[in-house]
Amino acid sequence: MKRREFIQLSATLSAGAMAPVALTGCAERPLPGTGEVVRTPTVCNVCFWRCAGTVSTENGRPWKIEGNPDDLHSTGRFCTRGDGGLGMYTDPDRLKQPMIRVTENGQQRFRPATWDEAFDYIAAKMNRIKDEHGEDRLCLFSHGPGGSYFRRMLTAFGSRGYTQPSFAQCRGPRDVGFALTFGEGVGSPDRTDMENSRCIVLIGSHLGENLHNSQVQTWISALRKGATLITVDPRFSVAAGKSKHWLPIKPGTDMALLLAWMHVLINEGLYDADYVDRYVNGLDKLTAHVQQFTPEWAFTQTGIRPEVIRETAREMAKAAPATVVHPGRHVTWYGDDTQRSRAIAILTALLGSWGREGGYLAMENVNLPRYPLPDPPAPKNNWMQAVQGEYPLAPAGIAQKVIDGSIGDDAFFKGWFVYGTNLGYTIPGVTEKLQQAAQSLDLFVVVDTMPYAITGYADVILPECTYLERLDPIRNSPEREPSLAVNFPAFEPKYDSKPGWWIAKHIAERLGLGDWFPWKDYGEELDWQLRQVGSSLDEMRRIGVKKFPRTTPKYFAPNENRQFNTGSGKIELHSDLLADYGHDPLPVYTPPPTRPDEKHLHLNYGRAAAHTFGRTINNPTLFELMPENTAWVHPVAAGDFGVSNGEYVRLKNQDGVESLPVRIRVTQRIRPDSVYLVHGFGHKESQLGLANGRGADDQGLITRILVDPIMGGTGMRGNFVTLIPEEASA
Ligand SMILES: Nc1nc2c(c(=O)[nH]1)N[C@H]1C(S)=C(S)[C@@H](COP(=O)(O)OP(=O)(O)OC[C@H]3O[C@@H](n4cnc5c(=O)[nH]c(N)nc54)[C@H](O)[C@@H]3O)O[C@H]1N2
Ligand SMILES: Nc1nc2c(c(=O)[nH]1)N[C@H]1C(S)=C(S)[C@@H](COP(=O)(O)OP(=O)(O)OC[C@H]3O[C@@H](n4cnc5c(=O)[nH]c(N)nc54)[C@H](O)[C@@H]3O)O[C@H]1N2
Ligand code: SF4
Ligand SMILES: [Mo]
Repeated sequence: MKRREFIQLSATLSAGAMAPVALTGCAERPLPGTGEVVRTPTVCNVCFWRCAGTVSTENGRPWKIEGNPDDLHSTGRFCTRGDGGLGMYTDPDRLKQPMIRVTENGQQRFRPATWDEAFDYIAAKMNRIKDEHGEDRLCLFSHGPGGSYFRRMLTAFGSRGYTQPSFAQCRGPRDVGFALTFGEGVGSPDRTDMENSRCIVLIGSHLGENLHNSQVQTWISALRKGATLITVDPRFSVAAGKSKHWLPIKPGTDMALLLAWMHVLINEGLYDADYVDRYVNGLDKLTAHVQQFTPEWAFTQTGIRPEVIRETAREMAKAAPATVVHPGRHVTWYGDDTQRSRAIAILTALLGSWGREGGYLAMENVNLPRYPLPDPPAPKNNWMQAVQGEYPLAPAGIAQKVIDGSIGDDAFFKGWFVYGTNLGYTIPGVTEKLQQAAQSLDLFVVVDTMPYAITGYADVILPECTYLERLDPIRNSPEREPSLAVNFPAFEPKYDSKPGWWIAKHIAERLGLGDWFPWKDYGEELDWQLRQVGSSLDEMRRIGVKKFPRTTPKYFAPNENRQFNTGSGKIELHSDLLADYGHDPLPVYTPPPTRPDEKHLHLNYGRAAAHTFGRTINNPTLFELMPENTAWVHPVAAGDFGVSNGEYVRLKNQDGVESLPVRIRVTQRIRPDSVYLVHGFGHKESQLGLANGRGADDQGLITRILVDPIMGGTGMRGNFVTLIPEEASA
């Protein structure tokens, strides 16, 4: 028998289900806001921009959430998703009590358990792993601030394994590409100075659909002030609609365009010669390298006319250094992603806009002391070397390599904690490996708020309460002005759910590691930290956000000499480090995979305003705004396949994988050779009352992975689909 059958949670859940809770209860009240209103500072956790705001309850019931005007991440306004955050709290399908996998009469199922039983189970398995394999054989998969407590508990135990999907499935290539060039990364919130830009270049970044709050606000304010917008996107995105130049590039050929832009800047003498002289290394090598990449050559790859390439390069140079070539965020596309990010960084250096107003600024956070904790035990092994040794330039855990390193009897990792990440819908191409890992691991713990698919693999499911019911770590993200924000609970935890800090503390205590959580309530730790910088938990409860003066300049001073954190101390156009590791020291162009035949279209995907990945699809408020995704196809392609607007089809990829039925949206906004889906839909778990069976899942259709040879990123864009009309459900 399998060690872990995948279990659908529905039967167990309906047994303990509670009646659905009214969303806001507005209908029952004559006038909202006339009852007893209590306001609580919050930090939105619907995505990881972490905007600060206020939750208002009326007579103890949820009423509304709004932004905190003192907060630079939100400037007093939440995005659509943040406004819908209360739906996370009211969702009747939430996880309600701890559960433990049991086998009865040869059948595996989850049985409701007490927290004590869950902790005893976990501690016993962890100690067994320690005795049999060593204390360093556990790994944490984490997305969200609450992962930090589990990381602390595992570090104390002796396990440092740690990975986040925001690295190898998201920002990793740009972090590595920019660090190789400038000696530091872009960070989050991204350090673009868009509010002061006179020219903004978006390469794929679909701002406006990608709704990171203050980023969209600064972008719009620059456009209002007349900044030139150049958008490179095969799809007519919201951003394309606001652009002076929309470059509908052939998918996967951006590197050709970037190299041709460098060619024009260098050959027409449009680059910032003073800046390059002072700060930059490798111009001569780059100059020789880009001679072959003429706009005429780039046209043959990208479909963008040579005169458009020249004109846009000149526009960028005219506005420089107040030109920002946006670094993108989800950049794991075609496998050459670190190199594409390097090309964006190199272009930025030629324009002289790194460290300059309107280009990239230096963000600053608060110098907030860490709470004093015992010294961690020294790592027994180098886990990164053990599971991802072939990517020495990757500074962080590569999720799919950790999964590989958890399969088989001699696997390095023997136990997982999965906090706030739905791995099967997040890392394309891992479903089978996830199943194999589930057969190998000795312990599989899932900490989640919702019964998403990942819970089906767990030995133990630990229900965390939502961000509206708990304290979170202090938000101390780098911003234009340093600030702190604290998330306070606006409600008691529903059901038998608990805050992440409480859960990790109790596991640590079971393991004899209680001195890593040496307080009764996490608020004591936050209060200690806040007092080191002249504030307190009480003050933060009143104000929510506290600003601090900057201590460093935002931009380079005129004629300032600087050392960059690279091998040469300069901005590196040519990277010796890459060469030393056997990679191209200057970015080169690799053509993307081509369509297998006329019947296969590029599979393109992205974001929509109403949702954050898959995590919000079951949120009752946001579901109402967008209950399913559609497959965008061009009228020409719709004609070829004989499908029309609103009709259901299934998408089938080149490896025979089929999606759930999805409605066709016929639109001129997409190229005839592509299909576009909003990511996050197509869940197949019956316990998700709203999300189940709605829309198509891009993730499942992505079976060909283009791995980034430098940092192991999961390139997701080299896949093709055909359309199968779904007569039955039309
Ligand atoms: N509403 C909302 N906002 C979000 C999120 C969310 O879930 N919901 N998630 C946040 C997160 S974590 C991230 S990482 C970001 C992701 O947001 P971005 O970094 O902006 O996302 P990308 O996937 O890079 O960009 C998607 C765009 O790339 C275009 N594209 C596809 N192929 C190509 C190509 O070959 N070349 C070019 N130039 N363009 C191409 C698509 O048509 C689409 O418009 O969004 C963030 N913001
Ligand atoms: N095919 C495809 N794959 C992608 C992307 C894509 O566009 N297409 N985008 C990539 C990008 S950019 C990113 S950043 C990643 C995102 O990857 P993930 O963060 O893994 O995305 P979700 O699928 O939304 O998984 C979120 C999980 O967290 C749980 N959760 C939500 N809130 C809480 C909480 O407060 N506490 C706890 N404990 N759990 C919580 C949810 O219930 C859900 O199970 O996906 C990447 N993968
Ligand atoms: S951008 Fe929107 S969803 Fe993300 S933290 Fe801010 S308000 Fe919340
Ligand atoms: Mo992301």
